[in-house]
Amino acid sequence: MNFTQKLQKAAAANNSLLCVGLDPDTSLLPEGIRLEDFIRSIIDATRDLVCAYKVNFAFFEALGKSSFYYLEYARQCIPADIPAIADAKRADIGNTSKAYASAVFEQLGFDGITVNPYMGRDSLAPFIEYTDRGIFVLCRTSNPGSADFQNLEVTTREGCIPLYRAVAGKAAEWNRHGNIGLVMGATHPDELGVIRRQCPDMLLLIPGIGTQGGDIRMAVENGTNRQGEMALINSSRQIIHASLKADFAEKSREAALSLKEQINCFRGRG
Ligand code: OMP
Repeated sequence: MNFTQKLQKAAAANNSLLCVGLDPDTSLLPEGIRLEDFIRSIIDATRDLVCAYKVNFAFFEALGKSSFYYLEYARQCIPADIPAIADAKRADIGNTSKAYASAVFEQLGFDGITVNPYMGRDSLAPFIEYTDRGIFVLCRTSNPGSADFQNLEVTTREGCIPLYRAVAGKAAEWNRHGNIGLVMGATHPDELGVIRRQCPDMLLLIPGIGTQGGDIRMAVENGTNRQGEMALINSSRQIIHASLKADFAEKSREAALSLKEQINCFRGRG
């Protein structure tokens, strides 16, 4: 089963396009709760509400020498039938990318990864060669500074277009195995619609709702395909740190359920 098939199966089983982001901030853990228990409890509380989990490596790497242990632990807590995406934003010269891909896919066993397209095709090739994994290329990111480069006009065969559209065009061209998706921030709903029209059936990973201010309705309406699918709508802090107290797992479930239902309402599956 390839990444898209696994994702669609999980999305259908849980009737959900919600991707829960595991970005644990250890300063926000409830008193007396170990990180392992926090991660396991959040996953156990939300596993029937999501289409995927996205594990942000930064929060694990910040833990120092035990980071790999916690990454492995988080990966193992994610049920086998739910895609686990490594949010690592990797890519480098070929042999370095090969080592990154091996670490994420073989050592850690993730189903997908986020990658940065700035270094071009050969820097992404070692990831794309894992044809059963999902490769999410940063396209129009959610952060305020994303326009610095991503909106610059560049000259292509299609004429003068913003760089993020050129990235989407290249990603579509490289997508011979059907395993490439794009990261599109929910904070730019118009651009999201532009890319959905440019790439009608590509997978879009959409972060930026909630704390970053992206609108859920626009994310769903502009980000899903004609069938109301092929989008993963990510939320991290709003779910995993919904409560800083002992009821954190229960509150994370409530937040995830509410978000899943809002998303479904806007895709007509409420
Ligand atoms: P919350 O704002 O807490 O929901 O977290 C958003 C998550 O999505 C973080 O893990 C970010 O690193 C990630 N993200 C963005 O926020 N914006 C982007 O444009 C791309 C990503 C990403 O690649 O996941």
